[in-house]
Amino acid sequence: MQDRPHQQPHGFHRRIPLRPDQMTAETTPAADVIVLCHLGVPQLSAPDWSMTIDGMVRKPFKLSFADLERYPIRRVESVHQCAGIPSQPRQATRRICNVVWGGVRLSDVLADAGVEDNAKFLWSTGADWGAFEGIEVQAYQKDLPLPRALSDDVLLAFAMNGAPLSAENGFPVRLVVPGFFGTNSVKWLTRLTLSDRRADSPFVTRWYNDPVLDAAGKSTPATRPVWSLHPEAIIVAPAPDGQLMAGKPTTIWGWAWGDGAIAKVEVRTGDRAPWQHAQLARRRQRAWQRFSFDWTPENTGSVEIAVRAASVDGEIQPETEWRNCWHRVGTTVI
Ligand SMILES: Nc1nc2c(c(=O)[nH]1)N[C@H]1C(S)=C(S)[C@@H](COP(=O)(O)O)O[C@H]1N2
Ligand SMILES: [Mo]
Repeated sequence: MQDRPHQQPHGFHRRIPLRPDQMTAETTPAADVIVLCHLGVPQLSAPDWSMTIDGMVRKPFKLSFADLERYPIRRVESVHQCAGIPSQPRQATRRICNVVWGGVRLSDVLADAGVEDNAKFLWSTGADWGAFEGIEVQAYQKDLPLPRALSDDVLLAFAMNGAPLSAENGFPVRLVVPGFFGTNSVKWLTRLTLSDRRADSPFVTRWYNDPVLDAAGKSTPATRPVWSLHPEAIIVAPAPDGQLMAGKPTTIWGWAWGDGAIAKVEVRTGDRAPWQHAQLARRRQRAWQRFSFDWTPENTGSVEIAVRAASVDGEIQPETEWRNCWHRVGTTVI
């Protein structure tokens, strides 16, 4: 059944994400979760579903949905972010949400296949098929460095926020790679292949490779796969283009995340104001972290509030021109 399943819709499909000021819920309701399907939405059934594990393994096998459910069930709360249009890494699209995934550990299933010592990458293939940017493909396919694939929080997921996945989000089973951009979390899984080389799908070789930048921020010919999330912070409140009252305390707050945990979020209340530390909640699993900063505006007029985050490994957000550039919100103090 995995060859050319019926797709509804057939072709590119996505859901318009929430605006940052709408991202008030810590756990994003399933109906508001981002959706990005390059080729279409395969309509699959759980009883008919199976997935093949092959390549550099000692015991290749096929797994049914019932087989999958026999492994210990794990829940991982994680930020889920789309990198945006692959050719536009300089565009900040803020397609982001935070959900609780349910499923089984990929490493538990791979242990039963017996991964060979010289395997270096895990290729994952989905049931979706068709054309993207005029190129016809048999299936959506991505790859991961094996150490990452084997990390404890990588799931073969069948649930989101306690309910079965929707068709759009990968029913019945998808990969979830917390800390990596959404593009790596392949939906509607049909095959996992262990290999000693990168996969050759255009979603690996052509799309989802960022230019490496030089010291001046210019693109160089070198590229890097779109894998780890960059540190990023978004302002939920205040909403853009609103009004604040001079002399009245307000709380600037939002979410921050990255592949590594966020160590610090700074807030600036105006171009010439100093950067100040926001309060920052500890990270739970791989969830986004809430930051807040209490502020009493003094002067009337328009103000641009900006935030920037730094991760525990010292990576910081660029000011402009990258998908995780500083988030800014304009407001008027009256
Ligand atoms: N099989 C398959 N998996 C896929 C995709 C796809 O088009 N086909 N899109 C990827 C991209 S770019 C993103 S951002 C996430 C989105 O997952 P969601 O639609 O469940 O939010 O799925 C990824 N996995
Ligand atoms: Mo994406």
